[in-house]
Amino acid sequence: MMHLLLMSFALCIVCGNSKPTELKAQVVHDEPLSHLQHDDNKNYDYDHEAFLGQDEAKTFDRLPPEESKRRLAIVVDKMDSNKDDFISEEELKFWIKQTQKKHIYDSVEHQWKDFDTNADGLISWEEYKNVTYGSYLDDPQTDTDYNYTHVMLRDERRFRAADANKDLIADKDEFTAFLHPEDHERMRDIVVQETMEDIDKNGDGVIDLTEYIGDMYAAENDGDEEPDWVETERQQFSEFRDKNHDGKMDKEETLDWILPSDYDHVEAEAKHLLHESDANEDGKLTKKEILDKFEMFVGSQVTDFGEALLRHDEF
Ligand SMILES: *[C@@H]1O[C@H](CO)[C@@H](O)[C@H](O)[C@H]1NC(C)=O
Ligand SMILES: *[C@@H]1O[C@H](CO)[C@@H](O)[C@H](O)[C@H]1NC(C)=O
Ligand SMILES: [Ca+2]
Ligand SMILES: [Ca+2]
Repeated sequence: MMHLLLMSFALCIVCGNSKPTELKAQVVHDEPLSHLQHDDNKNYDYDHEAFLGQDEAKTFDRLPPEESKRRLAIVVDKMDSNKDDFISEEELKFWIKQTQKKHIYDSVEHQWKDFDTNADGLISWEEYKNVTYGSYLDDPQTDTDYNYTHVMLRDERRFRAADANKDLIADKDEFTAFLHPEDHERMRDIVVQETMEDIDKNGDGVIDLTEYIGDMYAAENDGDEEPDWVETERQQFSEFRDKNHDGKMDKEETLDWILPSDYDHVEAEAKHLLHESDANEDGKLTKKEILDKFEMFVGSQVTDFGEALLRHDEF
C-alpha cells in the first residue's frame, strides 16, 4: 500500500488534481498512516485517519461540527505536551506517531484472541495455521482459483522471519512483526521478497516497466484511454525507481521504492497539517488555528444524526 500512497501523493503535487482511479489491489500490506489515498482535493479522510486513527476518525465523522470541534480542542490540549499553548511540529509528529502505534497495537490485540486458541498468551504457527487454513486443510479443494498451499507457505515464511527466537511460537512482539512487518528492521527482506513475487509476473527475479505498471493499472476494456498518471508513473520508473537505468528494478531498488529510507510519513503529514493551518506562518499552531481548520484535522457530520452518539462514549 505504501507505494500506492506515495504515488498518489506525488501525483497530487505534480498535477494538482489528477487522481488514480483504476488501481488494482496492492500488495504490500502496509498502512503507513492510513490505507486511504492522500488527496486533499477530494477529501481529508487520510488526514483524519493519520491524526485520529481509523476508529476515532469514524466516530468524529458522525458528530455534529460543534461537537467535533469541542473534542478536537480536548485533543489539542493533550497534544501540547510542554503546555506553552502552541502545537509545534514536534508535538504534531509525536501525536501522529502515537496514533499510528495505537492503531497497530489495537489491530494486534483485536486479532490475538482468535489465534491464541489454547489461551496461553502465545501464538504458535500451528495455532495460526489451524485457524486460518484449518477448513481448507480438512478438505482441500483442488479446483479453486486461490492456491491456498502457496499462500500458506508464504505465511509460514513470514511467520518464521518474525519469529526472532526461532521456536515457531509468536509472542506479542513477534506477532506484531508478522502482521505489520514494515515497521520491523528484521522483516525488510521478506517485505521486499513478497512485493517482488507479486509484481514479477514472469518470475525472472526483477521488476520491469511492464510489470511495474501492470501492478497499478490495467485497462478495463481494450482501447480504453490510459489516464495521465500512468505515463507519469512510467517516467517515475525510469527516472527514480530504476536507479542504475538498466530497465528493471532489482531488490535494492524495490526496497528503496516501498520502504524509502529518506521518506518519513509521520514527518510529511505533520509538516502538511502545520503548513495548511498555520495562518500567521510562525511555524507553530494555536488552538484557534487548528479549530479554524477543524475539517482537515477531524471529520464531522453536517446533519444532527450524530447527536444520539454523544451519550455513548467517553469524551
Ligand atoms: C491443528 O489441527 C490438527 C488437525 O485438526 C490437530 O491435530 C492439532 O492438534 C491442531 N493444533 C493446534 C495447536 O491447535
Ligand atoms: C500451489 O502452490 C504450491 C506452492 O507454491 C505449488 O507447489 C503448486 O504447484 C501450486 N498449485 C497450483 C495448482 O498452482
Ligand atoms: Ca497459544
Ligand atoms: Ca520480471
